[in-house]
Amino acid sequence: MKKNKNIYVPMGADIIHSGHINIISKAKRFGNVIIGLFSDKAIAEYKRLPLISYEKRYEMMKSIKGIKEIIKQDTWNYRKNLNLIKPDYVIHGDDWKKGVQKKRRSEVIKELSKWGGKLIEIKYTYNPKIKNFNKKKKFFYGPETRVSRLKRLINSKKIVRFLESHNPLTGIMVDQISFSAKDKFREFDGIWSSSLTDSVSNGKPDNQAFEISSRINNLNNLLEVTTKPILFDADNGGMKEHLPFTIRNLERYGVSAIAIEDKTGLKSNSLFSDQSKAKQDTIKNFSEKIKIACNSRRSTDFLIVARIESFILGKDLNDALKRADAYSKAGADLILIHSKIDSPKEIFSFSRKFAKSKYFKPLVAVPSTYSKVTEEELIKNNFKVVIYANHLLRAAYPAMESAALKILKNSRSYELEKNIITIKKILNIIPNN
Ligand code: SPV
Ligand code: MG
Repeated sequence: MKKNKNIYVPMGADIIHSGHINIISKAKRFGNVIIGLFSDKAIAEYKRLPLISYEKRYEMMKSIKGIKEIIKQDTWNYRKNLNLIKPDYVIHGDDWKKGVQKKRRSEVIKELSKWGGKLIEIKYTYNPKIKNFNKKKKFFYGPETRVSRLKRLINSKKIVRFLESHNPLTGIMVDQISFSAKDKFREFDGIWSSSLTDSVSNGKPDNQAFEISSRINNLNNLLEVTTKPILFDADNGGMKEHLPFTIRNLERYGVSAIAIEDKTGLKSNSLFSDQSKAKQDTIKNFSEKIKIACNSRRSTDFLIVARIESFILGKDLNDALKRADAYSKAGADLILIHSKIDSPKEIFSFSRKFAKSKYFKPLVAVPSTYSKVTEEELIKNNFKVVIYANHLLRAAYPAMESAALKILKNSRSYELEKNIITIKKILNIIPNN
């Protein structure tokens, strides 16, 4: 080992396997090994959050022999750490020549050239066992790990993205789908269990006729085949006396958060223009509900989202702000400010003011009617969570309707073959082991 050379070895090291050990032992031959251990935040910039938290990954890494130092790499960009260490070599697998990491690789080469450093790339050896393990590892963890994942995401990501799922199949889609282009990687971070789409897909109106306990029972099937955090839309949470049972059940199942709205009586969907039957709860009563919810949970990893319906019910900004402070004081972890106008004007005027409050909590938006808003704009306006609340169901229904009509029109199914997925493909969506 050449004692005076510094070797920077960046890694996420979620679950350590032979691939990591191989890179470290090769790096040792060149000099002092400095591990650049990616934080959750750095990893979340380009791929799924690791299973294991940074602190635990750090502990595991510490027990590996031959590492001189472990330094946190807190951004996906390497510049800061490279300039701090000015390593003689960076060692990385050559698999980053392609895909989302390509740009980072060029930046590293450019940065190293400033002090004559070099990039050493180790040939990526395809190991089917590791590949298979990586694919399956997300299924290994129990309810606690899943519950706490939402809090970790909120602490690591600029925006946490939820998509509605109304059955296990759509849950698998939310869990697995991702988009990557150049140096961009996007996926949904969690599943919104919507009262609207749960009710409608069960042939009921969104007025609690499909009651909360049945919806919770249905969650079991969704939880069985998915891994991402679930945010459960509990309408107004039901009776105060029943709320602790709801909270404990959800938490025990592995749900990460509950959203409760400040409405009373028979509810109707918030996006309906006629809200004449809906009443808003008093601040005192709803704050009491939040306190009960907070006191019923086993762990503060389970999050309580307080949903303010002032704009839905024709109240003004001051009412919404007063409620936000009170609900936050009562213990809510996040504030969902709902709106049904076609621009984000209302929610942005709210977030600008609430950001200055000493009771500020991360904000949640549901851009159903103001769908032109971009995630970038939401981030700039202090929103941390975005919920696409009903889109899979709304996309599926017209597709199914058109298929049904085509069969009627042609008295056979041949004409729709080109528009529908093959039986083989639909079966392959389902993981069978
Ligand atoms: C839901 O998805 O059930 C919601 C959001 O509560 S909204 O439909 O906009 O009220
Ligand atoms: Mg709802």
